[in-house]
Amino acid sequence: MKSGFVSLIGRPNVGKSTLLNEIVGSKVAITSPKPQTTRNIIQGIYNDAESQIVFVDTPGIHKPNNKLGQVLNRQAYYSIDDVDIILLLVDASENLGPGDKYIIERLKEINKPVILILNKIDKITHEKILEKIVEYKDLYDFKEIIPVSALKNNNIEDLIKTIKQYLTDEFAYFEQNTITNQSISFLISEMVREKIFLLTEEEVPHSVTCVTERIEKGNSSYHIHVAIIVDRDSLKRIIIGKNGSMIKEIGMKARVDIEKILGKKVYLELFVKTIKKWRDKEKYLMEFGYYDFEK
Ligand SMILES: Nc1nc2c(ncn2[C@@H]2O[C@H](COP(=O)(O)OP(=O)(O)OP(=O)(O)O)[C@@H](O)[C@H]2O)c(=O)[nH]1
Ligand SMILES: [Mg+2]
Repeated sequence: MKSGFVSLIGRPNVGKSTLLNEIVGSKVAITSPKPQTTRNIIQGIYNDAESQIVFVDTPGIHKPNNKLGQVLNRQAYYSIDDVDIILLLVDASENLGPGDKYIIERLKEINKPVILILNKIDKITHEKILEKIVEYKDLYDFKEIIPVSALKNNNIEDLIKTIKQYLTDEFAYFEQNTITNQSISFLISEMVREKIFLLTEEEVPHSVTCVTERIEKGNSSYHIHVAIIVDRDSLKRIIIGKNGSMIKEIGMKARVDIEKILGKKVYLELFVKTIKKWRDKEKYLMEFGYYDFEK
């Protein structure tokens, strides 16, 4: 048995969470076309007969322009300290920009094997992939450079095979069938948050927190209550939508994902709560065992 911890880092929106889900074979991290989707450190665990690899998904590293941004960066950097291998993801369909260079500079301060993943190769030609490899290889002493498409599950097996060569521990950290460190309650509220990311305008999803307040288990179904927390009534109106159309759609879409996780029929009840003072919000979150991400 070989095992180890691997951190997934990179700019927002490059596909870290999509890759994690592909590797684990289940949706453990939410994804969206908007940057700054992931807010906390999520472990997804890959298991096979000879190995266990704990992947640590992180919020995208970026130039922060607000408090939430600073916190997200801090979380991403913390994760680097505790892992054996670092996977730096970049979007190969975009030009190498200052954001990627900034992260590469930071990597020079630490002494750990770094594997570069060129993601989203489904969007570019073979020649372009080769060009990208040439462009990146002189910027840092990457142990490997691996082109993949997380979305199309292209070259992921190769990636796993490569990572295995760098694993050094010899015992399983988790039971064989464990795929994530997150609680069911948290996963459920994340599925709701993902739909808000998908369905609402640019700035809305970033100011929303979702909390699973109650899960009632019946014989053949679950009745689940999830609160959507906002800090202004104007946001509440957006989330509810005209005649409740928006919240209904969020609920319908989230329910499909939650039923997949629980394997049973789900009745999902969503409601929006406005909590204006951050102290009150903090108290509320603690009551339900949630961490206040903006602290
Ligand atoms: N075409 C293509 N799109 C991809 C690929 N991987 C991810 N995406 C898309 O890129 C967007 C961002 O994906 P995420 O997995 O949420 O990105 P992330 O790096 O976790 O983003 P943050 O959590 O905000 O840091 C989503 O719309 C994905 O569907 C890929 O290989 N090809
Ligand atoms: Mg993410």
